[in-house]
Amino acid sequence: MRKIQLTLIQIDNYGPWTVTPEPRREFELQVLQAELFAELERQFGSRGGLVFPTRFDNLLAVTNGISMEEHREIQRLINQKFPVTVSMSVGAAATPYQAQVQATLCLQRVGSSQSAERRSALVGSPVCYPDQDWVQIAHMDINHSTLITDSEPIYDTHFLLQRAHLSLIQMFLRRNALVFYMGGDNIMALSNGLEVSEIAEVLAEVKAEMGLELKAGVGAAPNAEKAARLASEGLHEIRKNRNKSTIIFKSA
Ligand SMILES: Nc1nc2c(ncn2[C@@H]2O[C@H](COP(=O)(O)OP(=O)(O)OP(=O)(O)O)[C@@H](O)[C@H]2O)c(=O)[nH]1
Ligand SMILES: [Mg+2]
Repeated sequence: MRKIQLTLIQIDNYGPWTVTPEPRREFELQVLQAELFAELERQFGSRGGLVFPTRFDNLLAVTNGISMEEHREIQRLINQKFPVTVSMSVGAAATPYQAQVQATLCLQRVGSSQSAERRSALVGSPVCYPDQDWVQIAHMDINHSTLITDSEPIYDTHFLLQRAHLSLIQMFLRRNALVFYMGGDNIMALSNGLEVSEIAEVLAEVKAEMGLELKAGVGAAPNAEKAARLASEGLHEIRKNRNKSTIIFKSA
């Protein structure tokens, strides 16, 4: 079976740490979270993965092709560099929703997110033979968002983008796919198992509900980096041939 591999990265005992010995300044927590995300993205990204910041104290990464040993290496590096430690849990399944369920259950079994005893856990199971690594990413983008950015107050644009994000989260979740906001007017869906026609249905629903037109490059490959690259190429082609299609699918 073709499976996506997701890693849950969770800061160990972060809640208590933020108030010990006294509440830390919020700007320092924000710097820590941003730097932790940046380092994780650098480490997993350079190995063909892709990290989504999610809630910053819990991050989700697509890690097909990255072994448990490599996870351990990244974990050691993070734990040396930062004043907090992280635990990691790997899950693999046919759908992204199910993969993060596996990863979450494995981590929850070895201790609480607010346990002083659970530190630097590394648990879960990566994709293994005879299963195959497979990642499908839909990179979606709003058409002509610059018109809104250049005419509306920034907070109104932000609200519109977040409403689109939330609508997409809900619609894709019904199809076991996971949606992440990438910045600007860009949203990615981990969409293993979804047909192009199902993604087209979602885009049509957003258009009907919010009046927003989206396009999507969909890439499928053995790891996140290759899938994301194919998805970006698809988006680029849609832009070049305006009005021909709203979705282009490319498979490795
Ligand atoms: N994360 C991310 N952000 C991007 C990317 N491309 C563009 N952006 C951001 O998204 C904003 C909107 O860019 P575009 O989508 O090119 O602008 P647009 O007016 O919507 O144009 P069309 O999508 O071509 O209709 C840009 O200002 C960037 O901030 C990308 O590949 N990834
Ligand atoms: Mg756009």
